[in-house]
Amino acid sequence: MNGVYGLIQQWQLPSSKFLLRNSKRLHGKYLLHRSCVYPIVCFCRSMQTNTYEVAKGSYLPTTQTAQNTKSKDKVSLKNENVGAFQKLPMVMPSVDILYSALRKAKRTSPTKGIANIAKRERNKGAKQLDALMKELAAPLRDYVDNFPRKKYLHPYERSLIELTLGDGNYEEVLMKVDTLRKKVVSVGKEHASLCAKSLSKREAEERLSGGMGKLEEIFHHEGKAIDELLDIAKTLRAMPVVDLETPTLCLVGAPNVGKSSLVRILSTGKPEVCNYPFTTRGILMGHIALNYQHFQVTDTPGLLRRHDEDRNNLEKLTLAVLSQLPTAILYVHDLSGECGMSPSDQYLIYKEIKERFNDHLWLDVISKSDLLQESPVVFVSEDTTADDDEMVQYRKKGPDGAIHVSVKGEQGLNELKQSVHKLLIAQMDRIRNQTSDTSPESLTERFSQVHTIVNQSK
Ligand SMILES: Nc1nc2c(ncn2[C@@H]2O[C@H](COP(=O)(O)OP(=O)(O)OP(=O)(O)O)[C@@H](O)[C@H]2O)c(=O)[nH]1
Ligand SMILES: [Mg+2]
Repeated sequence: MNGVYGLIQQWQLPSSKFLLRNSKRLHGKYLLHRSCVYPIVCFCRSMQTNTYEVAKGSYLPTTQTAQNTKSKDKVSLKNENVGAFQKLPMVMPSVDILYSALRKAKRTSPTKGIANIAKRERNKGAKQLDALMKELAAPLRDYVDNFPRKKYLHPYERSLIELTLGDGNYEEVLMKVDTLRKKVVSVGKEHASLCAKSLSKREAEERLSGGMGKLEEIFHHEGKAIDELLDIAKTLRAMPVVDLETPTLCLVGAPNVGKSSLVRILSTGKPEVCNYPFTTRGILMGHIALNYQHFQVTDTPGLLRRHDEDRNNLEKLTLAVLSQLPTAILYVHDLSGECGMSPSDQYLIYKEIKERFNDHLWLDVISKSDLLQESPVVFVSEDTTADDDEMVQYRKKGPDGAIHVSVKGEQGLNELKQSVHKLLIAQMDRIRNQTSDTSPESLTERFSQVHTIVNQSK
């Protein structure tokens, strides 16, 4: 098998969307039998490394992509699927909405055939104010209607919203946009009706300009909610695209143990690698194509040894991926201690995560094995006298069956790639079996999920 890696072909796929489209086409056609799968591997070069601000942790989106603006079928998004962020409406900056609305309103002419000057002027004023109100309110209504309610989202996307935007921020901004819309409607109507009651041409002109000024002032003052929504949409669209039906490998471990370095080896994506904890500050997706089948790889922020309530949002993102996405896990251990965390602490985190996610397909890897041959970092603070047998064993060799690799020394990498491929094919079988499960239990469960969703939406 090793020699076959010499055949590794790489090509640049334009985007993860392309991959997902293709992967959907392949869905249900995983025809290759395991025995005839050769590791002719094409790792997607364009790993999605868009970054985004993690609330209180934090950073801002760096890219924006044009997206489909129509998203009416909210029901189909509920709970079952991911991908809602790619269907968000395009939000216009508040000044653009205002100036476009003003331009259109000022072009509104009075009703034809009104001979009386005062009557004509008040008709024109009322119509222009009404037009301005409608032009301002229409896009806001579109945003409020088409940004999905959080409760209809897949739990993974819900977590992304909470952890990257801050708890409650998404709903608050949407509420501010809706409040602005209501205010524009009520003030617009009030001034249009006032203008319609003007007794003279001059009065109608004054009321028209007063009403327009008032609407402009409100929009200038409260329009920043729209700009906040625009930033939210950009941030959410920059989130990694995940396909639940494509087998996914998730790299997990303590900070600085070498997860991203391995992602760079396993895919042609280029996540940042640095010698400090929490270099990876978000969920990054990479792609692997193996014998024309596509797999996903996610790089995650490192986990520290602490209780869940003390975890930062970066760690919570990692846990959200593990608990809400059907991933296989590649757990990375650094027994050299060069990462800054003692093997004992890594063992304790590992044990906890392994127990918690024991239903996931799993592979252990010991990184930086070049350093183990030299001089592992000694943690003087470590009390090894109290170690149980399992801990002693872990400190020496890591978990049973772990693959020893070194990115620097290029050791064990072929073995790792082969094991990863086997793992992903096993994951693919799992997904296939789950989707084709039509047992009465499975159908009842699915029916009850739909029932809950329908009830929630009432
Ligand atoms: N000596 C040696 N150093 C390595 C090896 N693999 C990674 N490193 C170094 O370990 C440091 C951390 O690597 P990363 O890949 O950024 O680790 P990470 O787990 O993604 O870190 P976070 O994103 O901060 O959690 C970097 O300085 C790497 O160069 C290896 O095989 N040998
Ligand atoms: Mg990293």
